[in-house]
Amino acid sequence: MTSVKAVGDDVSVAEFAEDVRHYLTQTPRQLPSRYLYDALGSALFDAICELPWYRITGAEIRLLARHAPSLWSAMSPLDRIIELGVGDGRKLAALLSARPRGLPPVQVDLVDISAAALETASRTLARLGGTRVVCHEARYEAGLEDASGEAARGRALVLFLGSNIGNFDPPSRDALLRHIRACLRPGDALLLGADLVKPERDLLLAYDDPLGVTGAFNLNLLVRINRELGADFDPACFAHRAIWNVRDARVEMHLVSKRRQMVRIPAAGIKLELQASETIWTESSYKYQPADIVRMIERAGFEATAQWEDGRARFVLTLCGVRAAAVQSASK
Ligand code: AVJ
Repeated sequence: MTSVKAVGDDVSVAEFAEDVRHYLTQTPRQLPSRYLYDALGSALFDAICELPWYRITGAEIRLLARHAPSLWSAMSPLDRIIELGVGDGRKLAALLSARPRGLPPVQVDLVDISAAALETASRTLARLGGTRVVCHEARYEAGLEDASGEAARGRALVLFLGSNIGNFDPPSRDALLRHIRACLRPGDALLLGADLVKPERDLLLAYDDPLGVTGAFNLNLLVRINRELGADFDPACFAHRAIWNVRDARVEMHLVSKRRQMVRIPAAGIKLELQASETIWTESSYKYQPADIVRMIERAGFEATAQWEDGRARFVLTLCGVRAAAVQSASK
């Protein structure tokens, strides 16, 4: 059984137009990466997950399958799984199919800004049967509040997988982790999937693949702006570029203007003059050291109860328990 709730109007055209106006007129020009996931963008992202050079998804599914028994026993009795950014739903399906028999059903809450992703994921999960699925078409914060706010929800596990956290710069990342913590109670947990720093060559192949799928994923953002905001971007006049920013430990995706050009975006009320080789920064994917991950979750009020690493792909899953609130000092 699946129900879909749109939370707020986070994905409205008006907000998209306002974000496009705001971010494209900044220096450097940029666009929020969450807008990459329209129907085609979500399908292209699913294709990226199949690429031999993009190893996050495969590594994470292997880790989930291998450690599912420990996870289920650590979380037992679990009533609720809330996943932030579900993609095609395969990771959750891997976890649910490894659930020990004889346990009462869990409710699953899917939070995603992409209606297309929610549809694919709920279809994947429906095939498993026995799970009540609720979809929240929303950004992480609003969707999580909606999912965790319900009364008598029992013990909850939040899944934040695929290194989705890597799209946030350190201040927003810390704020998001603290927000997740604030929505949870002692006994609940967060399972965080994060990609580790690895050789530059591997990172660039993962984000600039020889088949051009990641390039299409990136360029599709311009096609979306054309369709939804009436713009006249010519995607052929832009090139996909991925760079490893070693100082900030992040892979950046950019769209590089191949020549000097003018672009009109009527619904955003702007006209841009782009110089040759000027770029639009569309995504950051931060990479971590295992110790960074422990530090950042502890700062947010979690404690690492287990950490499982895939040494080949250099990817790590961290099970983050919710610490009971500090005992108030009796004196004073
Ligand atoms: C889904 C955001 C985790 O940053 O690795 C894949 C998106 N971008 N290839 C990532 C993405 C380019 C992906 N996340």
